[in-house]
Amino acid sequence: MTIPSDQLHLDPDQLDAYWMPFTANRQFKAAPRMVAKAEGMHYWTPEGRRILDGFAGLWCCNAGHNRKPIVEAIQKQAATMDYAPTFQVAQPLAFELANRIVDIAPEGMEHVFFCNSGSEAVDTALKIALAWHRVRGDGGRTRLIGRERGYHGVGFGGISVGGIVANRKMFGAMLAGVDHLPHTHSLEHNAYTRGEPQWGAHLADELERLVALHDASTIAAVIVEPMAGSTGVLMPPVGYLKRLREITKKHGILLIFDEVITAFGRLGGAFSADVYGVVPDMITFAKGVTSGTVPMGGVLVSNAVHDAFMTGPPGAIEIFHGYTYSAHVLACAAGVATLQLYRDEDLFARARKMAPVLEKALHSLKGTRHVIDIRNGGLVGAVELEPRAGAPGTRTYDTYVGCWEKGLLVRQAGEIICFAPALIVEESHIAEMVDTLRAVLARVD
Ligand code: PXG
Repeated sequence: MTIPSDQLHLDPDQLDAYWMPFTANRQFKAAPRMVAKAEGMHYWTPEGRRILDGFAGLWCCNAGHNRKPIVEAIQKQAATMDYAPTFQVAQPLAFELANRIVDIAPEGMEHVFFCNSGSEAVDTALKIALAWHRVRGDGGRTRLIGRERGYHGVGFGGISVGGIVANRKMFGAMLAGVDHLPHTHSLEHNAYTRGEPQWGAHLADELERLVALHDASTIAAVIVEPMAGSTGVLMPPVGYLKRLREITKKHGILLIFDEVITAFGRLGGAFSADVYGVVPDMITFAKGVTSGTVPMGGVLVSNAVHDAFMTGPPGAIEIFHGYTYSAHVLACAAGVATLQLYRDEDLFARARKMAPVLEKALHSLKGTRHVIDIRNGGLVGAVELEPRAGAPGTRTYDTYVGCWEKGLLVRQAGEIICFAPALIVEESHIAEMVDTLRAVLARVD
């Protein structure tokens, strides 16, 4: 069935062909929520209703929507060169973007491997970790350690180290030799924490237990999100990441930070090393690198990891890995323009400036009916609701839909409503987000 490109309204029978990801397709198609235009902090529905974007799309449009310098860079690049291969041929923008990322990266992390999404970035990082041990003659290190409630995308590597039951249980045995750290969420100890919770650093010591169980000589890498985003904004307990770094270093295990959400300003710095002062061996990124405009992901790699691959004969391919669209030229153009815009508008500093405004506004919801926890950090916030007895997720879903109907896009993660506005957010937008949620909660059963 063809849909004319100028026809924004779709009939119900035109909704069937597209199988939507991570969506209740039949529920959605019975009452679709569509957007057709975006600018700055807002979306517009096809009918012209304005929606405040409280979630930067899906944690990605950090510079705000349809920013002119990014749009123009993409348009110009599309008209100049649509595609260039990156196996044994290259285009200058890939190098320029890699250099710009390295310029804002933690010291000693000076190499970037590009791919097209966070999921690919995670698989790439896990493969580099396994290969790194092998090229150094330590190929017995094949075990990967993730964390409960971790989200590392949907590739087989990512769901194996990930810790979300629903994302794992349908898909067989996954990668062998994976274990998990405990998650750090605790309503009992940390409810209503502003920023990093005081309780929980000791949970990093569970890594010592896994090392004792499996032996360090079998473990290749540990991967964690510095702040767990998808399972509802779990800020790292004070000292937790530092402890993970100490233990991994002590045992020769690589530490990977999955910064698909946290990089590029979300927590107020380019990477969480700027925020928490802990430098891993690899950082995965995606989303904010192009402010969501063109798919792109990548892995920022430490010199020590990279250099170990550069020791064989110069004519030998160092790693048999990459994608047709690694460093796609449109994504590189978008990435260069995005990083320039972050710098020109000092948007990471702006995130730091607006973070306390978001914190204060969100925590004003304490005591509102159904609310059992509020947590935040940088330009991220979460409000956890008491589940309806016997009907998990439904109260939060109704809240999510209620916000949409009142012109606000948020994100539902189980019983948690998440906020992650673009870094250009104004105080008035934050007030509108919180007032809207408050009004909806007053009405939802
Ligand atoms: N790692 C992390 C930490 C992520 O948050 C991925 C990897 C995978 O990225 P891709 O580009 O393959 O989707 C993510 C993605 C949500 C939500 O609602 C989160 C993501 C994606 C979609 C929705 O929290 N994170």
